[in-house]
Amino acid sequence: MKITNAYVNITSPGRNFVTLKVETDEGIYGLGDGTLNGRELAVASYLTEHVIPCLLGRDPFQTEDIWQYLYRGAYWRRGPVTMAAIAAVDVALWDIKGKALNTPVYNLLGGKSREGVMVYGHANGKDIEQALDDVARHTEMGFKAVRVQSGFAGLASTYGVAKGAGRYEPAERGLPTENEWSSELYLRHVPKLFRRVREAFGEDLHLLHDCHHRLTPIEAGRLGKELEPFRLFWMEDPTPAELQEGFRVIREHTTTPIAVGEVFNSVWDCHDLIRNQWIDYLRMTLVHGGGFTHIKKTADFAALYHVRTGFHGATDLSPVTMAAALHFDLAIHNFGIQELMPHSVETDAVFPHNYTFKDGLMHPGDAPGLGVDLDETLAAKYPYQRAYLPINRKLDGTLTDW
Ligand code: KDG
Ligand code: MG
Repeated sequence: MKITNAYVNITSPGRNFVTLKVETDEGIYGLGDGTLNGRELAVASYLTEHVIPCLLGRDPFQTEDIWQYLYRGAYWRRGPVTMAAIAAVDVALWDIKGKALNTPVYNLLGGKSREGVMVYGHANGKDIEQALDDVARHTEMGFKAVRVQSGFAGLASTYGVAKGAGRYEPAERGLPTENEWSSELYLRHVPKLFRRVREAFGEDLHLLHDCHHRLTPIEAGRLGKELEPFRLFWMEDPTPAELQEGFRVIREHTTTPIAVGEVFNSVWDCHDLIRNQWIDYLRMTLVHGGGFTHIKKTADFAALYHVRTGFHGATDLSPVTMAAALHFDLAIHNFGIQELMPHSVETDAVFPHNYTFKDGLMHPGDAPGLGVDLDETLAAKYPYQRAYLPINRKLDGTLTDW
């Protein structure tokens, strides 16, 4: 089998998505997601100008060799743009392999290790009462695990909380908006939120919380300690992770499990975090972590240190990544949990898919390959629109992490 053609599709059914379609001489094609929120066109150009010409004529079964060719052969390694582009190719090739062999991709990754994939949903509200209502809504839908975020007095708005009545969507069209932030107010608020959630929902519901890179290590250690009575499933991205040793400080102060890595793109971003056992869950997922070929190696390395996966699954990752992640989650031994932030109706229509949700678990379906497609006619109705995540300033105006 030979790769005969490949091209990039960019569509914006509510959010921007970059999809690579790889075609072969046997009429089988594969899809890969290359979406990098706020930097979408950089990946599209990287693929079109620098990657696709190198793919033509290659055997799509040679995923390892093609991965190494794109990684080592570029001379410039790692980084979100490069790794998202490599991921788009890698995932598309695994889709082709599955279709050619007439089997779902999970069978190529070890086969089923479980009957379904536990997912967590996002409950949020402007204040604690609204957040409690949203947790109740999620339990009624069958979720066994819920991330809980709420607004608090002193800030007009915060990440993780819908602005109006609709769904929470962090990226906004146009240039970046500005949010304000106070760690002091936040640290006072979060233990109160989780006390109420535990009191209202009892012991069985898994509770998660995202600090979204905003605390210093010692602040995170304090928050983790204060949250221990409420037995969180995890506390996510407590501090920015460029300084991996920062997590030693957190670990020394709390037994609250730590998840990190939705912005990572290589095993080298988490090598120290894993081998020192400073974290419990790794969030780097397929699209930003180089596809199946690199994520499998990273997850196997993490397994040696009791670190489980907890893949990023926000709406800026397309249904192609969601499908790919579910195949991976179903197959590997050290799966922990999968994030689910449902896509809009428009996005689901552009990417028809076989994955399903029932009783808090998802399943990728048993169609050959990934079981996800791209309706290019519909996609063309939603042209790219510039969109960014907000930026964040402390109350005195200092720019800080969002
Ligand atoms: O693009 C940014 C979002 O993916 C991010 O804000 C979502 O932190 C997030 C999460 O945990 O889903
Ligand atoms: Mg997060």
